[in-house]
Amino acid sequence: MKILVINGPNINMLGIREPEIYGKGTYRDLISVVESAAARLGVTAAFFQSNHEGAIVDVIQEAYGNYDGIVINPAAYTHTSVAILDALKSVGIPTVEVHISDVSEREDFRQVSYVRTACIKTIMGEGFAGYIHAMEVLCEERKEEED
Ligand code: CA2
Repeated sequence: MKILVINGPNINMLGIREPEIYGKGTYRDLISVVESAAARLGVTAAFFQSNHEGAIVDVIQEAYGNYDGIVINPAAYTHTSVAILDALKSVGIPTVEVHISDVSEREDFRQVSYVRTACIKTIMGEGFAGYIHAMEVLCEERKEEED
């Protein structure tokens, strides 16, 4: 099973500021946590991070026919991007939305998620472990599809 892990704007800055919200880990740390979990789960994980909405749309489109699942933290674009929602809908790849922080406990503008309706599940407030949880959900989903 091939999973594409997509991270949106400023996720490359993790660990630099606001450790009380996002923890002390860096984007590199996130990749190594997810890579270890992927090996344990027997899946292949590929990573993409961009600060640009169109680049995220492009990588979602390119995933069509190449990946079995997507884990996405669209970061700030969660709350604004119909383009990312439409891209996810257009490829129809099982997708899990992840947020490191518990967005439900934060500002009003973070309560809207445009991408959510294209996702089989949303995970929030679990820190980096949320990405592992998301891969587990995708593995379960695939097992159910096979049965
Ligand atoms: O909790 C999450 O994972 C978020 O998707 C992270 C986004 C935020 O806009 C979403 O509402 C929730 C922010 C990404 C990282 O932003 C940083 C801010 C300060 C220092 C380092 C990174």
